[in-house]
Amino acid sequence: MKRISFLDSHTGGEPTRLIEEAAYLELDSGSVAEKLSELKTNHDTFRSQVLNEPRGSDVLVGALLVPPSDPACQFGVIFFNNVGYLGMCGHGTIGVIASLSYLGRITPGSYRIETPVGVVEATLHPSPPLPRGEGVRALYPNRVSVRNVPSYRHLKQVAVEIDGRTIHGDVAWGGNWFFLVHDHGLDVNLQNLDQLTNFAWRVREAYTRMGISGADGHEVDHVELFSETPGADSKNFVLCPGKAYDRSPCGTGTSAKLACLASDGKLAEGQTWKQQSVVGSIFEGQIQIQDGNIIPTITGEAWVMAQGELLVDERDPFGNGIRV
Ligand code: PYC
Repeated sequence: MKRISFLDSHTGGEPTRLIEEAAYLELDSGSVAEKLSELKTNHDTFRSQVLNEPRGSDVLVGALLVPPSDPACQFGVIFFNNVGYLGMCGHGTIGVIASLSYLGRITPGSYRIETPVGVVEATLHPSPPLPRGEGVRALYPNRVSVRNVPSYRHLKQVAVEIDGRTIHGDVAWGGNWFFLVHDHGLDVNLQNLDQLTNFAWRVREAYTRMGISGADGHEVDHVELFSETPGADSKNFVLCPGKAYDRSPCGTGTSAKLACLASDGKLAEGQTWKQQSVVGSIFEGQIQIQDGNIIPTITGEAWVMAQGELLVDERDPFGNGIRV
């Protein structure tokens, strides 16, 4: 029986399953990008066992802690989902840091994390003081800011034909590749999830057929639909590569959005942008310009929800995970 310890959290409704250790995978040498390649090539069953049904679900994102190769980093992390691997994950990084805080492994401060697409810096903020007379135990700090990798717009206003009409999208990098659409004409709300999912999926199929890609031919595997909202600067619906939608405002998607806003001169350094998700949760984002690069910082909160051991019985016909 294989045993895999896990800690589940959610960030604005989007779950992260943290695996602190999987020593048997022997991902000890090389950069985190090289470790991802080794995991993908030789141990992809691990991803499916941890994340797919019956132990997980399409919406879960996994975070495997690995030793960083960069001596300036305290942690290395590989993010994965129901169909593969992510470059970076904003909600996931907030979830990992809040989880490590819950476990008592870290205290408020800044931590450098090596991801497959570069180093990010996560700051765990101290908990606000408890109201006088309420409780004796300090709650674990769970508010986190993530200074992301440099983000940028690669293509502006690409025209795509859907259902006999033309919509437009920007292709932007925020640690993953996004296609960002405003003129979709749909209601971005929870009552409309099937329509949003089907539409976003068809948008992805359409621009893929057209040969639209990110830099160096990278697949643009996230679609982001925006609308106005009274509660924030913007509301989004983000369709992830495995057709699950992000319950959070998506940290890397918000970074891509901030990069587009900054490129259009619509967001100044230090100005706060409130991005709301389709379920109503909010990330706050800001940018800094460094050496001509746009560096987004995303702030949000994560909450731990479950802790335990996944058991993998060799005899189990669905033990390696299934997608239904
Ligand atoms: O928060 O960056 C994010 C993210 C990517 C996919 C799901 N969440």
